[in-house]
Amino acid sequence: MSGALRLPPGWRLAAFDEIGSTNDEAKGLAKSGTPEGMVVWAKRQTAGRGREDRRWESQDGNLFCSLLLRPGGPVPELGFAAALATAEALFDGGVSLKWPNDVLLNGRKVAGILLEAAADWMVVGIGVNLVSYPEGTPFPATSLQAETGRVETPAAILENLCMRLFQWYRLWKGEGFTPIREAWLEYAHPVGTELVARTPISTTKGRFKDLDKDGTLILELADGGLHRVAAGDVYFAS
Ligand code: BT5
Repeated sequence: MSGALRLPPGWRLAAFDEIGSTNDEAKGLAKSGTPEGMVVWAKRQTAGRGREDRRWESQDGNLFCSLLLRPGGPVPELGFAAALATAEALFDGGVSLKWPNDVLLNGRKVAGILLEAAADWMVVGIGVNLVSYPEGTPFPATSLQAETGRVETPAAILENLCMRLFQWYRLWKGEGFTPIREAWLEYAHPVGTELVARTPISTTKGRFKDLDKDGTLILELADGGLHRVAAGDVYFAS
């Protein structure tokens, strides 16, 4: 890949034409002591991963990147910052966020985020469907081009995304999760939206009530009780 990318101060780029998974590359760099701010970007992934080792379809022309941070431990809150930064980088009025870290365009998934972390590193992997998307996924997918007709290069979106994420990360260091949580709520499904939360052991239907101070999803059940979801998949009830 050619052409210099404008990155935030101190951030550096490792660019590949093809790679297994940008997250795996970033994890390797993390373990070998690379300082934070390393951005791994690939044109193509042959083994792109979602959460729970699911597959992430990684067609040419879409964006695949992973950012190495060292926030001092695993910080799931930064996944919300990454989703927000991705939403902002797309500059489109149809963008919204779905718990925990999905970015939707007109209600369909346009980007996903994979967080991996250990005691002294965190890798934030982001995949954005710019020009194509897979058919037949359990949660409907889409691309920026399919929804808006806009054709953006991965480089342009990556630049915007890094700028926005840098700013959220700096804010998080100063003020914690509060401003990220508030901004996330502005983009998220409105309070009262009927959601179905699935974990490996349960399926729970309820109305979106709030995002807790630690990023936990709070649902209000039909009987008025509250149900907290720390990890899982969320669908819109139909
Ligand atoms: C995610 O997982 O949404 C996280 C995806 C993270 C991908 C990036 S790409 C750069 C970096 N390197 C990696 O190896 N990964 C990260 P999850 O919520 O588990 O969603 C995965 C599910 O979404 C799959 O099981 C499919 O049903 C569906 N899916 C697969 N590919 C998709 C795509 N391109 N667009 C939308 N949905 C997709």
